[in-house]
Amino acid sequence: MENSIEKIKQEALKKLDEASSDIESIKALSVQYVGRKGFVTQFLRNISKLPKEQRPLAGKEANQVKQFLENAFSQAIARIEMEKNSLSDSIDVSLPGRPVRLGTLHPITQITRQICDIFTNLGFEIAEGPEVETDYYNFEALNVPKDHPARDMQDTFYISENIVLRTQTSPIQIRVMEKYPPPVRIIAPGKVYRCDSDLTHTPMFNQVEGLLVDKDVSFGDLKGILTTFVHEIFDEETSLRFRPSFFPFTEPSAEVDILCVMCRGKGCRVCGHTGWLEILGAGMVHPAVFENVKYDIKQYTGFAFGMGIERIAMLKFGVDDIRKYFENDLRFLRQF
Ligand code: 2U9
Repeated sequence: MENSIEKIKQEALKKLDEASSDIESIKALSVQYVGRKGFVTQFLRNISKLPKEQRPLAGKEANQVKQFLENAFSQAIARIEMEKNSLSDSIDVSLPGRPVRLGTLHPITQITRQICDIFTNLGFEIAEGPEVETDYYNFEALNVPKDHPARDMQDTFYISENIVLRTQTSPIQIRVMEKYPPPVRIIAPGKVYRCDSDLTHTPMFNQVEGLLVDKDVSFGDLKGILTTFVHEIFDEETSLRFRPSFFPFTEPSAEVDILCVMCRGKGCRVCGHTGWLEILGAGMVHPAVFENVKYDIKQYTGFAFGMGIERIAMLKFGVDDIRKYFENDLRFLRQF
């Protein structure tokens, strides 16, 4: 009797060994040996047929074997499941890592910051304002009359009769002058909106405008500041040319050209074979604008200028289609 329970145990262990990693076979063995009708259970039931004195020892040993086999089967199953899980979840530490690409600032942000840095080094402060503006701040205060073509529905995005998406950052300067007395020396960067779209125009683009108001400010001061700016953003060899122009908010007004950065004046496709590139508008602030913000025109004069940031960025980076800056194609953006 003693031998036979030991035999059952050894037989079960041998079969468990043979089942190797097959969970289903191990479960079947468990039923076969320690299940309700299994060999060990049968053995326990038959103990009552043994002579009385043998029953306690046989029962004890059979129960120990039952416990032992139950543990052996469940541990074998747990081990196989653990191995399976750790194989599928495991990290192969020998694989080379995937490179983490660092992001960069958008080229327009880079140029905006460069422009702002140049002017802050010249003593200008940065001012910001709303992109949704009233007709008053965007046009009226800037001496842009009601019948001016810039107000045309074709150029300006109207939210309602008196509310527009700003077409220039000049309303920022009006708001600053309304709030602070002269002297004023500010730079106004930001998004502006015009209903226009082609190779060189997008419905939203970025501008930087500047305003300096003080006693005895002259057109010569304007030329000096803009010359320094152009030499810094391009290089010292980039000469400037001021051409007379007209803007309602400046008088006199000028358009500023720089020597073509591509051909250096020889004439090429980029400069339309003129040797010059127009990059800035500027002038002395119109007295009507000062009167609107209640600045004393007898005491103060000032200059203002404006430029499109995308245009500067196109010339600096040699990009010929403005829309590339807004497509967010990483193959383009990663070059900056
Ligand atoms: C105030 C008074 C005057 C800002 C100016 C220009 C000339 C100009 C254009 C350049 C290219 C706009 O982006 S662009 O299309 N800007 O030509 N801007 S003077 O004059 C001001 C601004 C504010 C209170």
